[in-house]
Formats: sequence, C-alpha cells, structure tokens
Amino acid sequence: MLIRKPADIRPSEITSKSNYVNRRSFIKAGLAAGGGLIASPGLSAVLPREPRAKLDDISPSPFSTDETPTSYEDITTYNNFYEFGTGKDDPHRNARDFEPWPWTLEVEGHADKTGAFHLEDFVKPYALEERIYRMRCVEAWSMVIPWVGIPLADVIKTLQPTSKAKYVAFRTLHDPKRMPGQRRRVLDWPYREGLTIAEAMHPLTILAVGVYDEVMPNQNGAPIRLVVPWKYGFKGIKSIVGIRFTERMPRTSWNMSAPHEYGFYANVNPNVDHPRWSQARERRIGSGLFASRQPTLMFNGYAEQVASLYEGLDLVRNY
Ligand SMILES: Nc1nc2c(c(=O)[nH]1)N[C@H]1C(S)=C(S)[C@@H](COP(=O)(O)O)O[C@H]1N2
Ligand SMILES: [Mo]
Repeated sequence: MLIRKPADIRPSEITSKSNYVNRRSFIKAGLAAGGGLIASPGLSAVLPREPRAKLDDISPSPFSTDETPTSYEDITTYNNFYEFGTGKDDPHRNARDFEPWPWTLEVEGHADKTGAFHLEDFVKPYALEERIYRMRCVEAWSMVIPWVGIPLADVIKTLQPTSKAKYVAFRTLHDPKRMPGQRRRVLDWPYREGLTIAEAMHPLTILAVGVYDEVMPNQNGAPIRLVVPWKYGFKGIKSIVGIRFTERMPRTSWNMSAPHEYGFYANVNPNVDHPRWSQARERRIGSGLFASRQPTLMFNGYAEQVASLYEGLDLVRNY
C-alpha cells in the first residue's frame, strides 16, 4: 500500500502563524529555501506550468468508476464557471488567456500549520492519483470525469487542524481583471464553498490538479479545485486561493444567493427536488441528443461510501 502522508515536517519548513502575518516575506523566503512543505521520497506531485502539459506518475485509484469517461472535448467545453461568464460555453472561451501561475494558497483559521504556500510546494509532498468520478450538476446533467488529484484528507492531516476546526471553507481567486465574469455582480464574489470536517476528511474528497493526465484546464478550475463526487457540482469550487478551518458553518456562494434552492449540504438526492425542477433523472453529456435521461442515484451512486456521514440527519431539511 502506498503511504501518502508525508514524513514528519520540521517546523522550520512550515509557515507559522506569525509568518502568515508577514506573508510576502515568507513567500520570498520559501522560494530561497526551496519551498514550504518538504517532499518525502517516493511521492512528490509535480505541477508543470504549461497548458495541456502531461502529469507524471499518476497511480490508479480503487475509488474510480468503470463507466466510460466523458470526452475531453465535452469536459472542457460544457462548464459552469461564472467568473468567466454564465453560459455553458463561456468558460472555455473566456478563460483561454487566464494565467494561473504563480499561484499562492493561503491556509487560515483553526490549524497549526497556517500560512501562505506556493502551490507547487503545497502539493509536492503527495502522490497524484487518477479518480474517475461520476459528476452530477444541480441542473440535472452529468459527466464521468477522470480527475487527477490528491486526497484532501492527506493535506488536512499535514495542516493539523485543532479541535475547534468543525468545517473547512474554500474561496476562489477574486480578480476581476483576470476573471472578467467578476465585473458583473451575478454572485457575491469571491465564490465560496465549504464542507464539514468529516466530509473534507472523507477518502472520496480530493483536490484536483488535472483532467485526463494533463494539468487542470483553466475552464475546469486551474490550477487547483475541489471535487466531492456525491454532491452537486457547485460544491466543487474552482481556482482555490484560500482554505480556512472554522468552528461555525461557513457561508457559501449559492446558499447566500438563493438559500431556498441551494443548501449547505447539496448532497445529490433524487428524492428531494429543486424548487423549480425534478432531481430524479439526469442527462449524461455526450450520450446524444435523443438519449433518454438516466435515473439519478442517491448520493450520486456513492451511498455505500458516504451515507454513514449523514446518519440521523434529516436530508429533506438539510438539502
Ligand atoms: N469558482 C467557481 N467554481 C465553480 C463554479 C463557479 O461558477 N465558480 N461552478 C460550479 C458548478 S455549478 C459546476 S456544475 C462545476 C462545473 O465545472 P466542472 O465540469 O469543471 O466540474 O463547477 C463548479 N465550481
Ligand atoms: Mo452546477
């Protein structure tokens, strides 16, 4: 079995809370010292900066579905990414010139290892895995996507949240110059999402850095985004610049925008309709214009793995 947790990290190799205050000087220091987190031998996720660059040393995952993946073309041209426009074909056109590098990720809140990290250093200690997941959008379409990523649980263990960390909140880059869709207030920017700590630690939850063994396309959330396959697609926040461990349930973009339509949990549930449409069936993208809609499965087909997270929770009230 692959042991994916990095070896013990010396305190000098991690940004401390006081360093975080002086984030800029840390980033410079981190560059000079060769990075924030140290890679352990045998692992090491490497992220090339060129668009469509191949990712090396990807191991397959037992969590992958054996359903046929959606084509690269469909995965990268039919998207929601409101930072680049609200139409399904806006992201791939408007994100073409987005330059994700260099990328800094801030870790904040109730954890021992908070600070600002160069993304390369942040992912370096982990091994890349391919996770072929069924993905279900709240708008009743679905895809099968071969993500490349690292388990979020491994990252969280490294960051050492304190006992006060009950939730993990994520935020997308807010930069209207680079993300033209943010010049309109269609959402309260930056895009925000969140998970309970148990959901974040679940082995199915990953931070994805690629699709089809290539670096993450801009329109899919370059350079790093969240993937939670038993939840509606909007939980999969793209182009993440902030991770915060919180004691209280964080506010999330779609819940703030339309609380009666989008809850915090957003678990795929064919028995709980959206107020304006049914969630019982879904259209698999790429299956042809006249293909019949297939039934949506509880927790998007991942019930066996995740149902225990919600024991005793009323899933109609907690949608
Ligand atoms: N920052 C950000 N993340 C986002 C969105 C967005 O508008 N902004 N849209 C979400 C929605 S509604 C879906 S269905 C997925 C779709 O993109 P994907 O096919 O690349 O997962 O991204 C999610 N992540
Ligand atoms: Mo969505």
